[in-house]
Amino acid sequence: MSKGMTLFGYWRSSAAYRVRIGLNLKQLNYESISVHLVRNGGEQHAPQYHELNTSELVPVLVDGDVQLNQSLTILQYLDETYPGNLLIPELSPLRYQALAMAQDIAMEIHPLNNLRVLQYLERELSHGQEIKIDWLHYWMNQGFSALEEKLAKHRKVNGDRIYSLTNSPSIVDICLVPQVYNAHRFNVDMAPFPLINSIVEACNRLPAFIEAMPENQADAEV
Ligand SMILES: N[C@@H](CCC(=O)N[C@@H](CS)C(=O)NCC(=O)O)C(=O)O
Repeated sequence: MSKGMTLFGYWRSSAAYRVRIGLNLKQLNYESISVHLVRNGGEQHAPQYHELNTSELVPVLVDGDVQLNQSLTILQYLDETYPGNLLIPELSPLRYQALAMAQDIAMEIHPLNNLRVLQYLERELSHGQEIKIDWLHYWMNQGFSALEEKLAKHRKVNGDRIYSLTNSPSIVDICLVPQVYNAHRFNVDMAPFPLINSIVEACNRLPAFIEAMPENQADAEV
């Protein structure tokens, strides 16, 4: 049983969205504290939050004496501390394929569409909305194309799957769903990625994913 965790996040943060899905899949209770990423110049830059994470990014999970940032590490921590419903497959080579694919999303696609990167393009490099959207679409398209191909190759070798690599949701799906949410948010055309779309649809039928959706958070502004 959970000792009562606290998640510092934001409804539209895809990294916090990952952790919410992970906590829900593991059926762990947690309290959400909203860090508004835009209001007052961004509450992630406030001194109190800086104390919690000097990188000034969400999420941060606090579980007793443990205080962690980095969503993928948080998911790994949850698996190793609360072993039910594993988020990272246990056996090699699937375990490492899942970790690599989660990183394809979290390390290669996501950082390029993060708020501070977009703000830098706009504020420091004086690029307008059009270039910002072009940038977002270019990097998401490149990332999703590679992923779609990788998922198809995996199916050719291992047979069909409901979710990305497995028949129960894994860390890959936990990263994929929020990334596709971001894509829709910025009107990326997802038609060229049918496999990704079918996986996301399957995930979004599960209560753990539905409850973690940005629009279902207490701080949602929809
Ligand atoms: N690699 C980090 C990424 C964290 C991250 O980029 N968080 C974003 C929201 S998704 C954020 O806090 N952005 C605030 C900003 O850019 O100022 C993780 O996986 O936790």
